[in-house]
Amino acid sequence: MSDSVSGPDRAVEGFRKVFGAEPEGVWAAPGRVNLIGEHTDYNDGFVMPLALPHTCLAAARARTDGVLRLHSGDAPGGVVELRVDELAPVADDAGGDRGGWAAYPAGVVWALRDAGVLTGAAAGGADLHYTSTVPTGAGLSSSAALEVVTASALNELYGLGLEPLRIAQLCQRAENVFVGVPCGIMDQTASACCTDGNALFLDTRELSLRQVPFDLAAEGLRLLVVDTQVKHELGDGAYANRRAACEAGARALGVRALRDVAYERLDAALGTLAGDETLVKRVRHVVTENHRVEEVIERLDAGATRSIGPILTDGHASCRDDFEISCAELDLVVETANAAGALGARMTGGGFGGSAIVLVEEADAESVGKAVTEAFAAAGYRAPRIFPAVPSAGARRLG
Ligand code: GAF
Repeated sequence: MSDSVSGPDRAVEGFRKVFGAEPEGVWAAPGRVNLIGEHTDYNDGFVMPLALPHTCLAAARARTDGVLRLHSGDAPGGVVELRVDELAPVADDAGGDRGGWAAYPAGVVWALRDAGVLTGAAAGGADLHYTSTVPTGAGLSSSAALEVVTASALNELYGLGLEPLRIAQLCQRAENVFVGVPCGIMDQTASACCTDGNALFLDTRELSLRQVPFDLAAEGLRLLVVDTQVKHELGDGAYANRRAACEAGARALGVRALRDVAYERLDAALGTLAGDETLVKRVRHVVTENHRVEEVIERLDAGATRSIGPILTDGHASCRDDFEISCAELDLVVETANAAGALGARMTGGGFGGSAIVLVEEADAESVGKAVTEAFAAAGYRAPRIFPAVPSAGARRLG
């Protein structure tokens, strides 16, 4: 994995080598961490991600013959060539591979055409070469970055005039329908809409956004990302299972979505579900997690950043015990970091592996990171990758 400074040049060079021509431009879309609000997005709830400096780059050029040629500098295999007018989602029961990594960008072209945004037999044809610094399988939204960078490139190549939020919606639809992963809208929105220096407060029902200043360096704080190197996959059924449980919970409670269960009425709601212990736990996670997002927002607005630490740790306990999406490695990060003096820590993203975040005083960042690395070695786990989460810009054109 190489740094993002030389990234645009590398993307252009890669494009020239693969396609033997000059690209019309280079676009970037970032990965993200989620500060708080896990598995709330498909419950119409609240989330608070921030974009990472790690990006997926696309060097791209439009074509006039309706052919889509996709190439990744990071994935094995050569150019994937498709006809835009033949793109169609694979039926749910068809089984098998939906096209590997190329299904994500192909799905975006399909979604743009299906929504009538790209019209005409050949519209959407393009050559695209990708190179990414977003770790894959680490719960840091490498897939969303790939989708959003594709949509951003096509948006300009075809003069579509799409706003970032609309790009996020179309990319989510690509992932839901074409790739077949029932994700919410957080990751695509983070990648499309985040801004430098801010966390993004998103109400996923209203689709209202607020940029919340999150200048940790100015406060002498640091947010560490700890990639456990335990690969996580959203498409393996456990994510869909959690989503189905939430929908069952909402039906049982007679609400449109779990967002509509007020925190103050949680006990009564859980009483209604008594007897189904799994549903009780899933509902309790979502309702308390939405409340935690609101608490974090209040504290950030009040300038009390340090005080969000225990809320992050509570969020982890809820993900671990009620939503049951953590794993031993993520739990070890949280326990070790807190014992070593962190202000708070939690898993981030879909779970079942992937990454955790740790809020620390800048002065403690090194010793806390070292404690986590040593604990992993002592447990016989693969060494974690640790780096700071610097709130960065969303999707943009680089050249
Ligand atoms: C994954 C999904 F893609 C998001 O939509 C969200 O549900 C997240 O898991 C959990 O908060 O990243």
